[in-house]
Amino acid sequence: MNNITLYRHALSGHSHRAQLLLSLLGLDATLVDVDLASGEHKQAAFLAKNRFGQVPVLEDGAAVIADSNAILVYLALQYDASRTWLPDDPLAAAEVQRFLSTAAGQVASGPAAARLVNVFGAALDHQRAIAVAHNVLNVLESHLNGREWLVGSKPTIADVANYAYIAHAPEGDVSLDNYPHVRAWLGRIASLPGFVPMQATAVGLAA
Ligand SMILES: N[C@@H](CCC(=O)N[C@@H](CS)C(=O)NCC(=O)O)C(=O)O
Repeated sequence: MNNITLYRHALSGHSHRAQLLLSLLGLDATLVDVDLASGEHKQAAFLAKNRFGQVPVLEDGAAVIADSNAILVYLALQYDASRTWLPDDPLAAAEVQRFLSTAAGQVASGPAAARLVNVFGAALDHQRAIAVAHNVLNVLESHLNGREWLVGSKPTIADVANYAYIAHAPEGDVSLDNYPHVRAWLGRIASLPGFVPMQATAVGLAA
């Protein structure tokens, strides 16, 4: 019996990717909402779990794992004996890491940042975030032309890491209309057994 707790926020794409992999792996977890609006994530109790004061954080028994992509790596290595979600093969593992970096880099500063402006009123340069978003979407559109998944022939944590902020890009005024291969890829992820969506927001047109 697992004893897994995910500290998260319902509108956080970083949190959603952890929740999504838990669900895809069929793992039971207790979801604990962290009240970002009141600053709960900057209080001592939460900082003891993650010094950076950010969601998500995963607890699995005595193990405490902060950072969404770190959580994906942990869950894949700990619970996916088939090594499908994080392949052993050095080249495939490197490709997965490349797209985890994309999620933490261009996707975070592009579609995620643009959505932060609309959904949370973040004081970020919205036009710059929209431009970064279309740049990474163009790259992904050509990468996904002729491919079903970001890496190899099966879904991996690379797909999980990039899903939420791209699916919800329209909430940041980033249209997906010009990216049919990206939209088809989002649809494939949403069709996986165990898929759970992230909550859409009032400004959203999310897929
Ligand atoms: N690198 C971190 C980023 C997490 C992150 O940006 N979390 C946001 C919510 S989506 C957060 O907690 N923001 C509050 C803050 O930074 O003060 C991860 O991948 O988990």
